[in-house]
Amino acid sequence: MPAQDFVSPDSIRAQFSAAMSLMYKQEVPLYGTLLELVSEINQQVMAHQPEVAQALRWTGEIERLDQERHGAIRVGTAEELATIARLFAVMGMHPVGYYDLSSAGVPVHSTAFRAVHEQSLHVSPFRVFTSLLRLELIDDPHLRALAEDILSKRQIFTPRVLELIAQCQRDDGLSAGDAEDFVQQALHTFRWHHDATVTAEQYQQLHDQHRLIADVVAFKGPHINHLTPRTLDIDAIQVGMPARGIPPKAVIEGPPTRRHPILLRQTSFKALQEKIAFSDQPGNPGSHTARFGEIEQRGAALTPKGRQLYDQLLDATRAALGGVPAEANASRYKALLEEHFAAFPDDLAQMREQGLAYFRYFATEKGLAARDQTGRPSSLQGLIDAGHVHYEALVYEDFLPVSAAGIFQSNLGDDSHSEYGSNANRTAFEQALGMTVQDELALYAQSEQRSLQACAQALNLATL
Ligand code: OOG
Ligand code: NI
Repeated sequence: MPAQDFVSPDSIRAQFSAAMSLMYKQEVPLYGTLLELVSEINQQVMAHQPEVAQALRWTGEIERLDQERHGAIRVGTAEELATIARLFAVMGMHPVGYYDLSSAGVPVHSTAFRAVHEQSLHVSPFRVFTSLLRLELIDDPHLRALAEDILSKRQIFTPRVLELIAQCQRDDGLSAGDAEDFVQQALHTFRWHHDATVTAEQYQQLHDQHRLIADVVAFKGPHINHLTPRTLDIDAIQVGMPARGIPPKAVIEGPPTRRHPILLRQTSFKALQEKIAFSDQPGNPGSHTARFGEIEQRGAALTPKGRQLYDQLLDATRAALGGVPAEANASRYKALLEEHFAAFPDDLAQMREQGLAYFRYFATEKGLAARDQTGRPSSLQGLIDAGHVHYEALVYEDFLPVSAAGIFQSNLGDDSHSEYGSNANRTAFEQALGMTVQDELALYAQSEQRSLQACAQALNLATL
C-alpha cells in the first residue's frame, strides 16, 4: 500500500486516547464526574482570566485542552515492557525520561510514552506513565519465584494486535481500517479484569509483600489504573471535589499556586474497592483496590537550572516539614511550600532572563509588518522589547518523580510505606525496554530552537 494511504500515528493516538476515555468512563463512572468538573472549571477560568485564555491561544493549547489526558499502567516483565513500547510506537508514542520510584518505597521504575514533536503533541498530547515491577527488589525468594512463574504464563496482548504491530513495523504504517482494528485490539490490554489469575491465598501472599505486587501479578493484564484530565485551576478542583462525592488526597503534589504555573501539579481521589474473583473460589468474591482518578495542572517546562531550583526548594520544604505530607500536616505543608517557593520568580520575563524555563517564540503582527524595514532590532531581546516577538512558556509534557511517588502512595494507603533504598537502574530499565529513553530536556531545547528558527524566518532574519 502506498505510504500516503496510511493513517498518521498522531491520528491513531488521538483515536486511541478517545477510546480509552470512553472505556474508562464506563468502567469508573467517577472519572466521568471528574471530567464534568474539570470542564466547568476550565470554562470559568477562560471566562474570568482572559490572560490565561490568551496564552493558550498563542500556543494552540486551547485546541488540545479538551482531549488532554494521561494514563498509567504497571507491567510485570521485560518482555511486556518491550512489546508495550512497540505498541505505543504505532501511535507515535516514545519513551521519554526515566523515573526511579524505589527510593520512595515503590518497587518499580518507569518512563512516559508520549509524542515528542510539538506538532504531534498539538494533535494529541496523550501520554502513558508506564512502570515496570522490580521483582529483584523483593527479598523473599519463594514469593519472587511465584510471581515470576505467574507472570511468565500470561499473554497481555491479543494475537491480532501483535500481528498489526508487526505489520506496521514492516510496512511503516497502517491503513485506516487496520488502524481502527488496532485501536480496538489494543484496548483489550488495558481493560479491567474482574477475574484474578491467582488463588485467594496467592493473592494474599503477593498483597502482604506489597499491594502493588498483587496489582501487577494477580491479573490478566496491566489495567489502566487512572486517566487524568488537565485543569487550568487545580486549587478550584481540590475544593470542588468533595461536593461531587469525590474525596481528594490530602495535598496537591508539585509546586504551590502561582500566577505562572511551572511543571506539574497533581491531585487524586482514593482508589476504589472493587470486587474480584479468585481462581479457586469463583463464587466467593474478594476485593482489590487499584483504580483511581487524578487531575493535573501543567505549567512551564523548566531548564536544568530551573529544575535544580525547583528540586532544591521542594527538598527544603520537605526537610522543614520533617515528614511526608499527609492529612495531619497538610496546611503546614502548604504554608511551607509557599514560603520556600517565594524564591522562584513568578514572572515570565524574569524566568526567561534568568534561564529558568523554556519558551516558544512568535512573530507578532507588528514584527511581520516591519520585516523589511531597515534599522529594526535584530537581537531577540531587542525584538521582544519592540513588540516584534512574543513569547510563552513551553508546557511541561512529563512527570515528576516525587509527585508520582505521592500519587502512588495516596492510592496504596498511607500505611504501606516500604523501604527499598535508592535503587535507580536506568541501564536495566533500558535493557528491558529494548531501547534508550529520550532526554526530555533535549526535547524542550529542540522545540524552543525550532520556534526561534521559525520566528527568524518569518521576520526575514538569518538567525535568532
Ligand atoms: C502511576 C503513578 C504516577 C503520575 O501522574 O505521576 C502517575 C501509577 O500509580 O501507576 O500517574
Ligand atoms: Ni498520573
